[in-house]
Amino acid sequence: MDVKIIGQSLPNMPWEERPKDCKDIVWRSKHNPIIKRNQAKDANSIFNSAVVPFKDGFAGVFRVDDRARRMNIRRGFSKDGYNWEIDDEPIDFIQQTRDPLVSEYKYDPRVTFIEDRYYITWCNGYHGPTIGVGYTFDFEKFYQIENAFLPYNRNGVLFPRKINGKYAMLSRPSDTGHTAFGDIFYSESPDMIHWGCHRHVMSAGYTPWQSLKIGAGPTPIETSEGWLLIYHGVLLSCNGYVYSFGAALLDLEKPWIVKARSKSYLLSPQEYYECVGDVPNVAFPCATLCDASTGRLAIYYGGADTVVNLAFAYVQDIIDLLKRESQE
Ligand code: BMA
Repeated sequence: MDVKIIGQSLPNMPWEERPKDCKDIVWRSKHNPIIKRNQAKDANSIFNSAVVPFKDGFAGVFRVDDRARRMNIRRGFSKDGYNWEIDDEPIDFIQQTRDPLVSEYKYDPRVTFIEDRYYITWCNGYHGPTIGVGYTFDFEKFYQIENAFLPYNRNGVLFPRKINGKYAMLSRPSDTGHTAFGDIFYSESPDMIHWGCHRHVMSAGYTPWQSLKIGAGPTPIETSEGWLLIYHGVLLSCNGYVYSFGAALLDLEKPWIVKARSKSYLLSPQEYYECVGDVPNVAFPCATLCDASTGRLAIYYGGADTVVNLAFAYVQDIIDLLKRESQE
């Protein structure tokens, strides 16, 4: 392996070898969907969810839309990364905001361990969608702090360490609806409350699968070649939006500089559980688990706004592809 991954060894992460007849860089779990739509109490659907290593297993924050179709996030635990116990109720955040902060809804969580705690970012309903922020030390008590941005914004994704002494976040300014545009921006903060020095990272376009809008997916992975960012891209077909995902390499110290970017998607909705559900044709990644010693990567992605799926890859293969495509 020439790419060095800066991160922990995770020998117990979920892993399935690439099937012999498969030449794809990213391949799907044989057990998909690993989380079914009604696997938690009163759930209409469970999708676009985030997991992290925790104690001798894994913990996660799950998007569970209930049978009233209210969007909220719940906690879950797993020993093996496949079988999840998800709470009956949404996370009850202890507010650490200046005064009580209304949260009309919560969806599409990401979880990022930084220094001493697990930060959670999500799309928070506050007079329209914006980026909500909270944290937990132990997955028992959860604290909510101020929203990172003004409405409207989605896909707020933290970097796993401070960069140049500041917390760093990618986000995607949007509108109140099903936004028909969207580029990825970078922002930094001294205290996780006040965000500024906003920089443009990359725009929709480039190649057709990502022509309408793009948004950061899982927490970026630090490697010797740069930050590996997996991101979703949307194409507008005569049948509506199609969500696929690809990857980019961002400069380590100036992550708004894109060193390489997917021309081809890594995974697009093709299997039944990605094409059929509450919103057809959606593959939406929100988390990865990565073993720094082997370069194995497990990608958790929502399917058709209904279920949670797993796919696998080697970090090295993704970076090789990015480099190859940037020379074409
Ligand atoms: C986006 C978000 C995602 C969802 C996608 C497709 O705007 O709502 O949660 O997966 O649309 O419906």
